[in-house]
Amino acid sequence: FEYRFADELQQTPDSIARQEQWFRDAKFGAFIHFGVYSALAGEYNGVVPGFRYSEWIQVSAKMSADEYHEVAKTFNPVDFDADAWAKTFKDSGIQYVVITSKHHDGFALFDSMVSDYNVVDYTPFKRDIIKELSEACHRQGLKFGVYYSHAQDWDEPDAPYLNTRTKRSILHPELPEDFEPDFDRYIMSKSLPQVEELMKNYEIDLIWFDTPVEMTFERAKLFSDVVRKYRPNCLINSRIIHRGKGKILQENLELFDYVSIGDKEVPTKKLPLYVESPDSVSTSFGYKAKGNHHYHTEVEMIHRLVHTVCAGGNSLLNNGPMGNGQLDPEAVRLYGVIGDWLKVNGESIYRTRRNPLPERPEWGDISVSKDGQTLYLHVLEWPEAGSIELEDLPAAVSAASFLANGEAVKYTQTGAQLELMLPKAALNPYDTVIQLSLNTAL
Ligand code: H79
Repeated sequence: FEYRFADELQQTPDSIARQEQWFRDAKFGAFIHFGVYSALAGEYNGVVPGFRYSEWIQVSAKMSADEYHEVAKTFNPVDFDADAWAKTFKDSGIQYVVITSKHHDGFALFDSMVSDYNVVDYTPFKRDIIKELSEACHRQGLKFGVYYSHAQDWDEPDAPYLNTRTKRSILHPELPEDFEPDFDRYIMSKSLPQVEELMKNYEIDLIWFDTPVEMTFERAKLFSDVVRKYRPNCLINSRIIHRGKGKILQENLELFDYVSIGDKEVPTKKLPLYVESPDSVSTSFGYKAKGNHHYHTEVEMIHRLVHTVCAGGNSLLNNGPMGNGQLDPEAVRLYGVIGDWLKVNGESIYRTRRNPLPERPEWGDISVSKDGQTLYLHVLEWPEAGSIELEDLPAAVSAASFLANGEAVKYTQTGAQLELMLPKAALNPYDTVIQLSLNTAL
């Protein structure tokens, strides 16, 4: 699946201004999928369903809402420590955090007056996870956002489903056969008032809507209006509204600020609108201890981040904390590897803009400083031949050096053609960055 854009699309000046406050410079965020499913870790009653995503276990294990409630009643992440989470993210070079305040299962991680199916009222834990994490993130200087599934809700018979594998008759066997779902009744009684609660009661910098089944313009506008009313600077992602035929439409751009590309999609070409890729350290979003599941390697993680930034976007890299409230150790390790690389090479990521050249080179990718004066060459595949080339460089190079140690790189430039002579071995196993100072801004 690849996102399609009409070339002539133009984001509104308001959206661009909101993004430029911090979002377009941030590049690297942490996505967190945490909820009742985290405790199941991909397994229910000894059965490990085949779905990749552990947060889908209620559907994949064919649990009724009542059965899932019994698990929710035992949700007790006693080791949850918001400050420890925020510090781990901060130390890994992350700039913002987005956590599931309510996933498709309908269970809220905040103290809601709208529905008592939430962590404070329904579980022995009784603590407001959204409040604690928002405060801890802001103390660390991180921006804070919430994921909210505003259309799907497996706890609510009126909410629509993404696909035919989700069956109302399994989730709600008590319903009469002629039950007629009323999506607007669900929106007005739960999802819209819960979004209003989040906006009123918490310091929220970004809201991440997902799977906008049956989300028409009129319905989506209710959500964007309530966000704008309480928090005019809060960013909104594109999944607030159903795209329609897979394309983003100009008339929908007033409802959201930036484009969420496909789940775990890494862009292969540069993109005309500012985007964010919802990536994950593994094949799942929620924590998974069993079943078909694997983590990315260190090199994959860094290459995915680099390609996303060079295409013109942010990477929102997910981790799934465990049911006890601790972060997943393998996720923490991978974040740490990225963070260590960023400590040396962050200048080639943060505050940069997408590759200004017409092509992506076969040896890696390219980002550029905001002022267009410095190109960052990300050498992802170290050349056997001892040199790399740029074919279409419409500016004269005045200096070339390795970002990691400042050492000069030898080069020859003939018109738009640049050749750089490289040592036998890469300076970095994932991405060696060369910075080029240009005489004209690109
Ligand atoms: O929150 C994460 C996913 O749970 C959510 N978006 C990201 C950020 C998402 N919701 N729906 N989808 C993604 C599309 C879903 C697909 C699948 Fe399936 C769920 C694939 C396997 C399980 C649908 C249901 C297709 C097969 C069964």
